[in-house]
Amino acid sequence: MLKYNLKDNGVCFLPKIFNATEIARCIKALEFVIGGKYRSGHPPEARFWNVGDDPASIIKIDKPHLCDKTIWGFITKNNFGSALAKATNSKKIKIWHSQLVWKPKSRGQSGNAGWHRDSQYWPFWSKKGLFTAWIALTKVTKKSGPVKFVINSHTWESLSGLDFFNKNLKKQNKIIKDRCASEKIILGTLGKGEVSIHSSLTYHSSGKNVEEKPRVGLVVHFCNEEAKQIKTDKKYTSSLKFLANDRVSPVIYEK
Ligand SMILES: O=C(O)CCC(=O)C(=O)O
Repeated sequence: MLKYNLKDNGVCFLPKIFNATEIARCIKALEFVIGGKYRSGHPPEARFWNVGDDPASIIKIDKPHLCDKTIWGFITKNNFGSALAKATNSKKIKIWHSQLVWKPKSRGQSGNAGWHRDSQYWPFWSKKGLFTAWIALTKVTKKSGPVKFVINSHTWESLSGLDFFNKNLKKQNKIIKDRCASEKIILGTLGKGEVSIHSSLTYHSSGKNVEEKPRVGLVVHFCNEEAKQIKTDKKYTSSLKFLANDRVSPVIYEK
């Protein structure tokens, strides 16, 4: 896995950064958030799953780090910031968004996340300087629905018909496979506490979890000093309005 590098391949894998104690604390805090208990007094930015919803569905919650100091402390850990800076060759690392993607054992297509590149949802950001770190809070095996990446796809033009929220992977797999050889698709299998990083332009997806235990990823979207905001439609202004607020958008590395 260490053979991939972010600049050339659009994805890379870091050795273990978080230890078992830190992970156990973070999972406990995330369980409070899932249950609707916000120990900081602040709700998440958005929830795509609520208590009482289908237990086989993906639990996606946006900006869980607002809800609990333990989660905020976890993603702002010093050696995480310096590892991201090293891998992206950056002078400054700022987190601007986070997501919990908790994938229980799947039923049918319930665990599918469609192919997409993150930048397709972020017209308010430049293409340069935007990355995503995917932190494995559980061991991620090929059976637990790991993230799949298309290596080198950060250099592609955009493809249409692909969307994170579209669970029909069969149709979307065809679009991807018409564009590249199957050996270009790699699995983000990770040990607990390990991290992958992908460019905002790298195509990725994930399929069903057939293991009994949930597959848990804490997804950290970050930018470096090369990122530029782009003037867009008013409907997007809420996405970046907290950029100067350290509680929402902490700088976790600065040279
Ligand atoms: O966790 C997943 O399965 C998908 C995550 C994702 O789309 C991302 O990290 O950008």
